[in-house]
Amino acid sequence: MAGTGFTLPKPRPSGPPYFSRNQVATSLHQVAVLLELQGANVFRVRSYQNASRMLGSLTEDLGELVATGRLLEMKGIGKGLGSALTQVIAEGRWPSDWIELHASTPDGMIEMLGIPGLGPKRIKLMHQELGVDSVASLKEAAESGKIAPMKGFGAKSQSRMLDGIELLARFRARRRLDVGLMYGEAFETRISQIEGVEKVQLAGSARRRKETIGDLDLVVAVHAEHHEQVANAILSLPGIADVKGAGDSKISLILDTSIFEEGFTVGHIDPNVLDAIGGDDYEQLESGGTIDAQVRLVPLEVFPFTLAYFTGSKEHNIAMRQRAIDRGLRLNEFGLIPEAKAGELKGMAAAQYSLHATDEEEIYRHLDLAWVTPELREDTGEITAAESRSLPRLVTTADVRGALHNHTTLSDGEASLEEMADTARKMGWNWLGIADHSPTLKVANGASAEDLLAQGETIRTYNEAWKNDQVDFRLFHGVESDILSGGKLDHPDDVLATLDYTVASVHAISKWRARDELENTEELIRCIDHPATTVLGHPTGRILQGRDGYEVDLFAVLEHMAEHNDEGRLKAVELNASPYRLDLDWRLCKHAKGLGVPVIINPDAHSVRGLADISYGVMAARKGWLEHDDVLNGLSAEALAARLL
Ligand code: DGT
Ligand code: CA
Ligand code: CA
Ligand code: ZN
Repeated sequence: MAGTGFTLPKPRPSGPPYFSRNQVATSLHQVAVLLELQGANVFRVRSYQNASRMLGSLTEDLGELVATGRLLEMKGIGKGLGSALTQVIAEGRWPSDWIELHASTPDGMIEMLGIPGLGPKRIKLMHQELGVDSVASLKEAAESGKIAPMKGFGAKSQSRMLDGIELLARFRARRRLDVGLMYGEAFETRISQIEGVEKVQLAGSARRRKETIGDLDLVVAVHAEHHEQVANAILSLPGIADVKGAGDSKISLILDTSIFEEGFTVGHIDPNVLDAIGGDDYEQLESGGTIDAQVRLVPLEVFPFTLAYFTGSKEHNIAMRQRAIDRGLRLNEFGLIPEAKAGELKGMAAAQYSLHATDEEEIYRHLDLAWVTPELREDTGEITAAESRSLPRLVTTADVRGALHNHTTLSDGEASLEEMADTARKMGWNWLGIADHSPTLKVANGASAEDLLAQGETIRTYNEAWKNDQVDFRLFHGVESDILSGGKLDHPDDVLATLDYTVASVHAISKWRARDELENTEELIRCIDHPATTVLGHPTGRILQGRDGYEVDLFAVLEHMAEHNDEGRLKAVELNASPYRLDLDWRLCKHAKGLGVPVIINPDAHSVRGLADISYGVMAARKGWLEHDDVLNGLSAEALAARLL
């Protein structure tokens, strides 16, 4: 079935072996699941599962295994299954009963397998007893209370199913940037290794560094004579769960986690955030997840035009096309074509008259524009800036000398103060801010005032030692204080006064979400007015693909912060760099910049690996037009210390 990854792959053109070990193992596993869905005998199910596991762990060449007859001698592969597999591998034909099994199982039942915590056995039972054969009909049955009375189910499992359905729907819609990039870059690498590929590049929203990705778009340059061979090679790459369509120049497919040579690892996430988006169920979805991809194959001379077109955004393209029209040119994925020459011709036929461009920069130059970096292609002023040569010089990861919001084992971090400092130094940073949770946040092991003061002593000792040793590194001591009722901070003023800074963050999300925008905005403003508040942490509390933030008028909050800054009091807004958050949203960065509110990109690291999330924050900051001087991360330790006084 298309879209679920449940399908018998097409044999590759050159065999035997006609299928990879992975493909055969996956197909065996799927047959086992289908048999279970149809209520087959457990021994039969198990024999397929065992065979799948065994083949999956083999390192030998499949073709040889069949040719030498060793496959038939393997323990656990019976005579029937052995000869079926021989036919598959040596002749490229799937057994007719497997094909029949795929064809006779309702698509909806396979779709239901995607619901976290729901396996084939229970799907089969619900199908038999209630006629449930799709996610939609399962939802209906659960909502009308028909699942709970079934033997072995109960009210709890019924409500868990509803949660799972909700989670699946949310998960299916789009994927986070970090996940999209992981798949996109792995796919790009695999395609680049195919013979005959002249160029390959990830385009679309992933190239524009959008916070979530709908599908991946890749553009491949290939000489006409290698076109077919390259297309076939792409179709037989590992990690392709399904092919949705393979036309002449466009291939649509579904990728799964077997594309990753090193396996798939879920991002660095702190347990509270993970719980907020579905906990273990979410991790399970993520590690078994898929993503759609579209690949375009074009000749090398067309490549820059196709790349620019499929990088988008649609809005940017429309503005570019209009600019071309104003110059008597037609801009599309095939070229930049003078109307006078192309006349009635369309597509590639018209493209033979295209102006020449070896790269994107030349396309922009033909339209009297400076090249626009992909992050900015959202039609929010970049074309005007490109015309007047006033595009921003965007911040880079190399500009980052430190960050202020990071955790240690004093609260819910995994690494000690020493390990965090050590890693920051190895990353080439000159300073690191430590801001552990405050006491009210019990779930995150918020530190007491006493422990916080002791941490301050330790930090001072280290700073002195580094200074004496002339090491260009220092720690700043802060706290991540919960914002309590009335916008109050979570420590007495005399404790806060010992710190270099305070990151004030909302954590009682459900309470804040239950209130209206006006109340939340006022409460945040009250907290910002507290003399100790330096940084507003993850300003909306959103978790991408997880939960919306609370209602708040961030324009008003930023304007209020601007007033403080105008009067010389530092009030910075965090761009939380965790790919689960990216909060401040990039759309608001430009606004903060315009108001003169400094942005601080913070990894909110809960482990040494978490520090690396800074790169996603930099991507979002770039997308939000921020330059070196707009972020506190670019300051030297001395300059920052002066700002924090
Ligand atoms: P996504 O996949 O929803 O995260 O976002 P994109 O931007 O990757 O969108 P997608 O995959 O639908 O299309 C890739 C690019 O192709 C898009 O950014 C711009 C271009 N494109 C697609 N459809 C149109 C269209 O109707 N008009 C124009 N001008 N460009 C389009
Ligand atoms: Ca896309
Ligand atoms: Ca697309
Ligand atoms: Zn934090």
